[in-house]
Order: sequence, then C-alpha cells, then structure tokens
Amino acid sequence: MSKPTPNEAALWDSTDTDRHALGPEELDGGILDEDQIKERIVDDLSRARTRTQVLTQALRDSELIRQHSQLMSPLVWDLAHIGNQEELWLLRDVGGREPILPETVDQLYDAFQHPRADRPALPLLDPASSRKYIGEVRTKVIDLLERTPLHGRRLTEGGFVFGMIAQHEQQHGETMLATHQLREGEPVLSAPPPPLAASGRLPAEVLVPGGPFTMGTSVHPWALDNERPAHQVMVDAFWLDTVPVSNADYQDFIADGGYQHRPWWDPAGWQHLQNVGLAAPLFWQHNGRDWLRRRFGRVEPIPADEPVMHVCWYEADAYARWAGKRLPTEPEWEKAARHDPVTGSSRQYPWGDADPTPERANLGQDHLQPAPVGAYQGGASPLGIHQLIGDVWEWTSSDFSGYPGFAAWPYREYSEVFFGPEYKVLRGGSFAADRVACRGTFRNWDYPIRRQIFSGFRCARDAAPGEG
Ligand code: AVJ
Ligand code: FE
Repeated sequence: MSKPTPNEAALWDSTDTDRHALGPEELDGGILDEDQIKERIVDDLSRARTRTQVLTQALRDSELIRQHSQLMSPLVWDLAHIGNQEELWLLRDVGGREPILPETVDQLYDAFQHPRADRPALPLLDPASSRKYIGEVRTKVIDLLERTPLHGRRLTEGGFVFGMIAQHEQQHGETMLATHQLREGEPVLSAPPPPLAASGRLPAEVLVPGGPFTMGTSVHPWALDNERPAHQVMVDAFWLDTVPVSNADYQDFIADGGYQHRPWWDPAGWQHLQNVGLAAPLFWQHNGRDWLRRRFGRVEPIPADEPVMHVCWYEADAYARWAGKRLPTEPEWEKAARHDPVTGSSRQYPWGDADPTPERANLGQDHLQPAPVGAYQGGASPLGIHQLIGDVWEWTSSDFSGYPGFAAWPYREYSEVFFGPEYKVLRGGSFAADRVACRGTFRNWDYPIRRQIFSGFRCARDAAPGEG
C-alpha cells in the first residue's frame, strides 16, 4: 500500500468523517484487540458496581426503601433494576441462560410498566435480596464474558452490549446521586473538593468559524443508537461562551429581576414560573444578604465561580435572553466540542481522542460538585472552550430527535420513544456522570421543567456577517 493520503491516515485514529467507517474495536483513540476490549469491559463494569455500592451502602435499609422524592425511584428499585437489565441483556440474550428469579420479577423492574411515583408500592426485593441478586448476575456475567466472542453478532460486536450495560449502571449511578441530593437528612456522602481555577482570565467567548462538520458517530463501538449515524451538518459561524454560566453570573440575573421580567421568558416557562413559584435554582435559599445552597445534606455558601447548577431549561433560556444571547443548538455544541479545525474531522472529546482523565474533566463523582470555571486547562478545545465535558450537563436549545438515518437499536425504549418536542437535549456530562457514559457525541434529554438533574448551561450568539 502506498503512503496514506490525509484521509486514509484518518482511518487509523478514531475520528469520524462522513466518508469513512472504521472498524468496531476503536476505543481510547486506538485499536484494541479482543482481550483488551474484555479488560476494558471488566474495568468499566467494576467501576460502575463500586459506584452503585457507595451510593447504596451509605444508607440504612429503611432509607433505601423510602421514596425521597416523587420524581425518583426508591434506591432499592434502582439497585435491582441495574441487575435485572444486566441479566436480561447479558445472561439471557447473549448467554441464553435461564432466569435467576421467578419471571414475575422482571415486570417489577420494567421502567415502562411502573412510573417512578408508583414504585415504592411494588412488592420489590428487599435490599439484602437485591444485593444478592445483582452479585449473582455479575459473577455469571464475568464468566460469560470470558466465553463470548466479541465479533460475529451485532449485539456483541466490539463488546457493545457489555458497554451498554456499564453505561446503563452508570446512568443510574447519576440518577441515584440525584436522589441523594433530593433526600432530606444528615449528610452521608463526601468527596475531596474539585481543583481550583487556574489563574489568568479567559476571554468571555470565542468565535466558532462557520462551515460543515461531522455530527454523531458511525464508528464508536459503544455509541448508543441516538448518537448514530455520523452525518454532515452545516453550522454558521457563532460565538460561544468559553465557560459555563457561573453562580455569580446567575446571581446578577436574579438581582436584575430575572424572575420578574416576563419578556425574558418563553411563554410556557413564564406560566411554569408562576405555577410553581420559581425564584432561584433548586436547592438555593436566601439568608438575608447571602445565597446559600443545600448540597448532599450540607448547607453552604454558594461558590461564585462554580457553574450554576439545578436550573431548568426555561431558566437557562431566560438567562440567555437577559444576557442578549441564546442557548447553543445541539449541532453548535457538538461542533464546539469535537471539530478539529486543523484536520476538519470530528474527534471524541474537545482535547482529542484520548480517554477522559482527572486532569481533563470533572467526571465520575470524584468530587461531589462542579469545579470553578477555568479549572480544567487540560480539557480545553483547540479554540479554547473549557469544561464542555464534565462539571454540569449543558442545556441546548434543541428538541430530542433522531439523526437522519436513525435506526432504533437494540431497543426502541432507550431513545426513540422519547423523540419529539417535549424533551430538550443536554450535552457534555456532569461531575456525576462516569466517563463510560460521556463523550462528545453523547446525548442526554429531559423535560424543560426538570432541575433535580445536574444541569447548567453556557450561552451562544450569532456571528455578525463577515465575522466568521
Ligand atoms: C438518558 C438519562 C434520560 O435515566 O431516563 C436509564 C437513561 N435509560 N435506564 C434515564 C436510562 C434507561 C435515561 N436518560
Ligand atoms: Fe434503566
């Protein structure tokens, strides 16, 4: 073979272009063999289980069984649901094994049969039985993994379904952390504080030049259906904030009458504000002069330079209008996070294709809060945009929908049933999200009124003609 042209060379790293589909074994910017993929799977599954244990061993049984908020399941439901999904997809589907428990158990843990508010009334497994069950599933899964070839069948190709289950457990790890945040009572979780912001001021915004970029992926072996396929999108030049909106910024909005001035609000948001009495982010309280917040059971002053969190889409949208800006669209956000202006290809993360590390992003519940803006120099994009990955999920202006050529896989209930105007997309992951379930293409979604999630935002604005 002759010397590769630039486009052929792109085949050997895990970038996406619309022309090339790569082999299925590309993770961490390199090609892994089957044993290495299996090591990766064991590592990702174990890290997820450690997280599940930390979040569920911190509380007494009575607190695991109780519902702490109508918005959330009792933690004991999440616990057995994690194991049940693992059993259904890995042991029964991939492994062809018989059910571990009576088959009536499956429907208890089917999210579509019982809304969260109804789950405490179900005859759920108690905490000890749930732990025993998920432990038994996991032991069998490790045995199954050793015997399963990771090629020849789409579900297991490149380890996909094992990766899907690790992502699922970690998504519930984030949901369970949100339940901890909603819970009233003595603090039970702790973690070291995040790094400080580097000294030196960043510019407020940067210009992202106009032009096409490749959105989504056809090559990441563990990408979920809603991230696929890769497709070209034309994005006009726009300005994007270099960092997420901070608590200090948001306090300026409140002090300027942000919650009282109807023109800044989407009409449905204004209606919602009046119905429920929105006046500040969730978990904030005003104490005479100062704003305080409750964070995992502790009341503390609000750090000025930390990204604002626990705001709903309507609050983010109103802030942006007050600031004379708007929320970025989903393609704008992803272009800022993935487009490499040098090669023109799309990468996995703002810093390139290498996996997230503690120097690049605040992920994985290593710290139980976002880091101050500017704290992750090592995670900046080539244009100098910071903290796109980790810290807080960022609301975009976009509704959740399928990309051109979308095909639900392996089940419609992961994403397709949520497509439509009722849900808004969030990007980039939070401090509560694990790296296995966070990348430049990863899409989260929720109702525009939700704010128990670890959500923040940054603003964008159109470039003037001739600017980009
Ligand atoms: C992608 C976070 C919206 O929690 O509803 C967990 C993830 N799907 N189990 C959710 C999920 C099935 C999902 N989100
Ligand atoms: Fe689930």
